[in-house]
Amino acid sequence: MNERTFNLPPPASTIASEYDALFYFIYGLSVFFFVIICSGTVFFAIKYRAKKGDEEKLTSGFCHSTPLELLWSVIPTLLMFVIFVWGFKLYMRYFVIPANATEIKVTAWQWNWNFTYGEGAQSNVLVVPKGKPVKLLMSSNDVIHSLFIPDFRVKMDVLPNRYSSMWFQCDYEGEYDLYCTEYCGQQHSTMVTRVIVKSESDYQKWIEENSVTPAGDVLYNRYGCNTCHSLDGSANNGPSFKNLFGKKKMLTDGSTVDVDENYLRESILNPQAKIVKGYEPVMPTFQNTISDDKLDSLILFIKSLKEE
Ligand code: HEC
Ligand SMILES: [Cu+2]
Repeated sequence: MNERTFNLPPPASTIASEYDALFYFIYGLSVFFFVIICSGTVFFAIKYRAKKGDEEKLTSGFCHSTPLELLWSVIPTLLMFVIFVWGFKLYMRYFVIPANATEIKVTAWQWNWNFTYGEGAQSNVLVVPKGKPVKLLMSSNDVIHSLFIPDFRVKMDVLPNRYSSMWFQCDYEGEYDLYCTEYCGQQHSTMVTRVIVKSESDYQKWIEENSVTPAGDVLYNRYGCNTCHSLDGSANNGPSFKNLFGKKKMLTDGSTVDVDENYLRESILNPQAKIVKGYEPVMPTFQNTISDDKLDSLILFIKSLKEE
């Protein structure tokens, strides 16, 4: 719960303080003119009020002052122009999404949020990396909703049957409120969740942990195993995966090895440990690129290529 204040919550995105500067400029301007106009009105109403016996001396015919009218036309016009240019620049910055932004798909429905990340991870809190632009690609399954993150000063309608998008970048790890700000039915007020900003490495770890593991054949192509290993028994840069599991393999040092799960695991994580006879030690290590669950998936795939 934020402490109660008349001000906006502390700015937490890269655009928020720019937005605040413009907001407080307009706010200050409004207060300034409100005070001048109201106090002027009261002051003159009292000063020039009709007293007893004043009925005779009604106002002179004085009704026009060119310098005064120019003054109250030109000054507001200039101020409007400042607000327009300033606002337009900020609007463009908010509207043009950086090309390198991490894209997250947002789905809204009565009365919940779902966030889908690359690699198939999903969540109902929005998890984003710190210090990187994030693009939200949004759509709704039913009525119009609107996604609002007050601390980031970003807000955009979420519509059925089409995509809307917006972006932000947050440079501080932490948790922030996110809620629907378009009245969307009875339980609209429960469409509340959190944005969790994690460091780049924690974010990657979180994505890994929450990803649905793709099938081994998908990984075989994604990690480029297909460029060196065939599935049909033909030799390539590397040995074929066909009927590999359960074989005995000759190694360059003259020893032999049984191809079991542990050998497969070692071959992928530490390819230089055992070099298959007749091949060059050119396979790159996948030590830091392939997580355990993906390794399981790949090994399962290689096992499935064994013909009974
Ligand atoms: C740049 C080519 C290249 C890529 C890419 C590559 N490998 Fe290899 N791989 C080889 C070579 C060459 C060998 C044989 C020499 C050795 O044992 O290191 C080999 C050996 C293996 C072995 C042992 C095979 C046997 O017959 O004993 C396995 C298992 C293996 N690779 C799995 C993979 C997987 C899984 C991937 C993808 C994640 C992959 N490799 C990507 C070149 C590659
Ligand atoms: Cu809603």
